[in-house]
Amino acid sequence: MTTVLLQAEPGPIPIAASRCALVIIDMQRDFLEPGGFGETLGNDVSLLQAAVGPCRAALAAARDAGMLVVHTREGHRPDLLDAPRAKIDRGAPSKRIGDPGPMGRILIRGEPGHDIVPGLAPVDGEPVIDKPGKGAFHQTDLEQLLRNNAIDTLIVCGVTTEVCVHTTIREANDRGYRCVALSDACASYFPEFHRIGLEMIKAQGGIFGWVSDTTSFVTALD
Ligand code: C5J
Repeated sequence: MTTVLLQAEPGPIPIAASRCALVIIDMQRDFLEPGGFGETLGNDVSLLQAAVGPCRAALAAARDAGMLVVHTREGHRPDLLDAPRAKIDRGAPSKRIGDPGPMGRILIRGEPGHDIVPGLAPVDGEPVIDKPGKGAFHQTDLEQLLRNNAIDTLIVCGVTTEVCVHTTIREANDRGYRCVALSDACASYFPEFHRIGLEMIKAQGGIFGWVSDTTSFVTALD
């Protein structure tokens, strides 16, 4: 097992590709493209585009290193039986989960909007975790999959920093995983939340993880 040092804050972290998974959170059309769930909530979805290039770079490096790559998607069954009423009813969106939109029904599995954006599509052998919640561990087989593959460290990127990325890192940290967020490969509709969200992860000596960036990750694996 080869160990390399990944530059990160609050300090460098030794990682072994064979014990790491790159977890790409919810890089779906529903969050990144006009007409999807993110826009129905009143967000400027163009802000998330900044994460696409860095995610691609991280994905290419992870694939080259033979690292396990896990993609997640947030969405619900077409019959909505897994969608909590409290989630559907919340706020005052222009369309609610399950309503028809230009990319099919909002946040519903199997619809075009639920797909991962072009350029980050999973390849054969890369697991895709369909999750009904914000965290990737809630009601999914992610933990089993990681344990079966002897993974102890998650390199996490995707959207949005303070919602699904954060929730997943918090869930993983409580399960004993070391988590590293790649700052430039995450994005938020709220730049301030992105910045503060990353600060929160690495504060207090890394209260629930580390923060690195794509260049450091690619360099470490090179
Ligand atoms: C949100 C997510 N923001 N993937 N989902 O509702 O962060």
